[in-house]
Amino acid sequence: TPYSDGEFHTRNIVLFTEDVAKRTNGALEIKVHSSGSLIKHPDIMRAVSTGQVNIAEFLLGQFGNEDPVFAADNLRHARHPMRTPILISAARGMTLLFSVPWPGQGIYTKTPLKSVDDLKGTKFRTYSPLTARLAELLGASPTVIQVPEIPQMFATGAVQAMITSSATGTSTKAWEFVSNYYKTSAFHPKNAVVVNTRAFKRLPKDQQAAVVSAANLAEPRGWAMSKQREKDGDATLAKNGMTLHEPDAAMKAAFAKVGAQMAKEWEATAGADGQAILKAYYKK
Ligand code: PCA
Repeated sequence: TPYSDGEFHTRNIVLFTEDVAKRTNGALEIKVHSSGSLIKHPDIMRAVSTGQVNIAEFLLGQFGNEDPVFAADNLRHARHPMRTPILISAARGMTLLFSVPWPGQGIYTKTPLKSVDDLKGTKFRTYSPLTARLAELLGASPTVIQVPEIPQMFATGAVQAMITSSATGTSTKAWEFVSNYYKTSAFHPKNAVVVNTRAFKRLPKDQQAAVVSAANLAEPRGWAMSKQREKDGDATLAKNGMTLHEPDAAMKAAFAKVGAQMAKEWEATAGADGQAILKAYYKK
């Protein structure tokens, strides 16, 4: 997994592995290597797809360059049917077990923003191809940085602002390097937990069933944890002296413009799958 032991996604995954162990009377043990310690995030999908590891977690949007449908979560607010990620996973020899969203995504800055224009020219931390595009459209210069490296990159001045949730702001102690958090709630990207399909099929049938049952519990538990984590994360940022801002009307309008541009660009690359996803979204 790419994220730290204390992060709610990892805690949910540890509960999932404990559940699997219990349901199989200890016959199936899953060992969690957190913070990208076994495989770095950009390599995780290939590792599980080729069977280097049997099971893994990654952020769907991380792989937006490999298939635009993986990037859909970096565009949108609502839940979309997981059908297309399931099909894409299957084509890569993986089976999706469960998927859990991050809290809403906001923007962290050192000084308060008079307007979105203040982001122009800033060195801006992003985490996926589409968040990099977002930064570009705001006039900032994006650098993709994984969560474990965030504090170091701020400390050395490699970046001055970032996009992420109050969850990751909390786990990286954002108050040590920025003072303002804009609650744009731009979208809720999702992590997926997938198994290597061949490894999974080699398991005895009762163990396969145990994994699926545990996954079916882990998904709604993760969604509930995500909601709670947003509240706790916001409160933790404030408690540590950060100022939380609701975006004003001008800022909302500026972001809406960038969002519309991103949706248009994405739709053009994502073809029929993308159009179906966007259509379902706009209908909501
Ligand atoms: N944390 C992860 C992904 C989205 C989030 O809230 C990150 O910042 O990389």
